[in-house]
Amino acid sequence: MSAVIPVQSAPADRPAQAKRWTVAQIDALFALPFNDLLYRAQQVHRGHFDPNAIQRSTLLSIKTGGCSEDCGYCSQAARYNTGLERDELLPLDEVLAAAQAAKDNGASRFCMGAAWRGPKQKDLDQVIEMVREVKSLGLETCVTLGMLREGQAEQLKGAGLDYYNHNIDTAPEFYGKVIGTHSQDDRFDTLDKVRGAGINVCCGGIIGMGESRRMRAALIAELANMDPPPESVPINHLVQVEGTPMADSAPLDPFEFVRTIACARITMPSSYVRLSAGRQQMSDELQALCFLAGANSIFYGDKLLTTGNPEANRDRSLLERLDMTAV
Ligand code: SAM
Ligand code: DTB
Ligand code: SF4
Repeated sequence: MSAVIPVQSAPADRPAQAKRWTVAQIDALFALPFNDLLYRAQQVHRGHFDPNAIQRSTLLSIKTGGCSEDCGYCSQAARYNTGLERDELLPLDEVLAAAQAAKDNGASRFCMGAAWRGPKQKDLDQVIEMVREVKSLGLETCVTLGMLREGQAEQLKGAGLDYYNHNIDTAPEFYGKVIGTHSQDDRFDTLDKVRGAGINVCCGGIIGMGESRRMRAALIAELANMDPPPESVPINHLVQVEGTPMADSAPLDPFEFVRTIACARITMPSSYVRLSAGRQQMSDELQALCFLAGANSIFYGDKLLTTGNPEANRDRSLLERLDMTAV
């Protein structure tokens, strides 16, 4: 006999666009028996996506290290001794060579990341050129450049940018414990600018920084209650980087990570949920569970920004073993 799952969906009295999820509702999803939660996530997933299809984005760090911000997890913050070598903004030809290689490997989107609090105009001019040229290779484009000033999102849109990545990272009540040099409201402000310019939003967070389950639910609620929710939702597992304040965070039960993916899937049915940082530290079986929970996108390529990612060959073989196809 199938179990009755006593968890409320988003309130039915609101139009689909304005569904609101409370933290308590998402907390109740987290608290479901694991199999019930995954079953529910699979049902939602199958209602909105091909359950065997996966989107692949390749990352490139176009400007590495030396960042003024103090994000407690980040290898690129200048103030932490992480042993990372700094690099200036890469020249256009290097970026294009990496983008072409990503395309040849099968990625559909190319995401360029810069370790800035936000871009200066002279830097943005160069990034705009990169966006134009990468797009002309036939790839979707994404950039993550930090906080944007008035007018900058419109300039990126003018260059044909498809996605802007800007994560809210964790629950509002935990944000100040992780980052002190800017606020989560600053992040929401940039997200509004991106949305206002008509660019697709890529926004997610990091799990495993010592937050509570309630805080994970609060992060998912913030994302799901954006109107509309982000088109792309990267769920990163903290990569513990030596020298950062988060290097010694207590390990998270991997099933709790899978639950977080399932909650993202259920509350953001039409969004691509990306199994993001931390895959190199995961077994194939754990990744398969994340796909079962509704993750339908990955970062693809041997490197994230500064840390490792499974080799493309290993990913191709994993997808093949799971009968999953790329979109
Ligand atoms: N500086 C820009 C910014 O902060 O938006 C762009 C680059 S920043 C590295 C992009 C995102 O990578 C962060 O918001 C965070 O979610 C993720 N990230 C950074 N370091 C990470 C780590 N050690 N583990 C997991 N995710 C990480
Ligand atoms: C996102 O949510 N994760 C990516 C991308 N957006 C820019 C970055 C992950 C970074 C992991 C640590 C590193 O490689 O430096
Ligand atoms: Fe800088 Fe972004 Fe790293 Fe924060 S996450 S220190 S803003 S590069």
